[in-house]
Amino acid sequence: MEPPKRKELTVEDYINGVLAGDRALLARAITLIESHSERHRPIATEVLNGIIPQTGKSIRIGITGVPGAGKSTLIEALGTMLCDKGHRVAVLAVDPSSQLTKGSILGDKTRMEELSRNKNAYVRPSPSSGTLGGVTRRSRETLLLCEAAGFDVIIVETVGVGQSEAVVRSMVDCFLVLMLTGAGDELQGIKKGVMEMADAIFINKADGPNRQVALKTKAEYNRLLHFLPQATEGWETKAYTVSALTGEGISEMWDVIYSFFQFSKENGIFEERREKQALEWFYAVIEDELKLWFFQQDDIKQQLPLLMEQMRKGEVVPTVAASQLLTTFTNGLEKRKEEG
Ligand SMILES: Nc1nc2c(ncn2[C@@H]2O[C@H](COP(=O)(O)OP(=O)(O)OP(=O)(O)O)[C@@H](O)[C@H]2O)c(=O)[nH]1
Ligand SMILES: [Mg+2]
Repeated sequence: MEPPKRKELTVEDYINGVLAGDRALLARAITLIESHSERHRPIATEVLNGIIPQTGKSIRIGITGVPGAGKSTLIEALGTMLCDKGHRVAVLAVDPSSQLTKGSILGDKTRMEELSRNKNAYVRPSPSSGTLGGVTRRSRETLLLCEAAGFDVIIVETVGVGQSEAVVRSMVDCFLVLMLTGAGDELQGIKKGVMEMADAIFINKADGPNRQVALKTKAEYNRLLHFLPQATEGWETKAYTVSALTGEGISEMWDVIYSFFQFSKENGIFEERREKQALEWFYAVIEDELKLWFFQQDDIKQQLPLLMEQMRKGEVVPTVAASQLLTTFTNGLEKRKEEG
């Protein structure tokens, strides 16, 4: 929450603050781009235009896994290790359900406490409301702001239960799936599609009595992975064990991520993927905005309820209903053009 009556910042204040790596100003810039207020959007756009030349220079990592898999604990351990090595680490969350769950991920203050206090780290919870599209837009922009602020490793956490994994996949360079032991073939609620997106799989909580089982689970996943198509062409996705609690395997985890980064840089996959992701982002925004604009038109709003009713009753074919509405829309455009 922002305290009231804070001095309004100018576009230059935001840009200079972010570029200087000032975490307080970065936080305010993110609040600005997350704002739903129409008044803030033009300023946010100018800030984004101002920082864009300083973006793109980080390693972007996505981490998914079922609730309780240990994502936050692992990110804290990995992030702390990286800060000790001299990196600057930003952690974001993408949680489209957070409106309902009041931000389950990163919502709990006890999580990533150590990392949050580290002066080389910045931990930002998921934007708290909106559709998946809205949360995605804000998270992508937040990622750019963090890069402009000099964070060279960006980790995006998302809970592996919905569609948000695909969205996170579309904003990172390297995508990791966190698993638990005793998975067998049932994949613990993680869909096969998510496994197919993984550049590496980490079996977490490989500690204490669980360690041996974890090693067995790792072997099972490695067998299974042979049958899946490669998530990144030419890169063999493998399973590893790790313990976020004891720290065992964290350093090796970074080695895997870094080799992936080098591999994808060397053969052009890195750049290619980023270009593709920029276009995807662009098209997604156009689609969202067009859809919004379409359904805001008075004549559409007028016609829609009757058509919905007819479709519900099976009286009209949805394609026919859609083309009726589209005709109404284009006629409306023509009319407005004539009226000047
Ligand atoms: N034994 C053991 N426990 C762990 C390990 N990693 C996490 N935990 C515990 O597992 C629980 C869940 O950890 P979180 O890091 O909150 O899991 P998460 O995946 O972020 O959960 P959500 O954000 O709710 O989806 C906590 O009680 C952790 O202490 C580990 O490596 N070993
Ligand atoms: Mg978490």
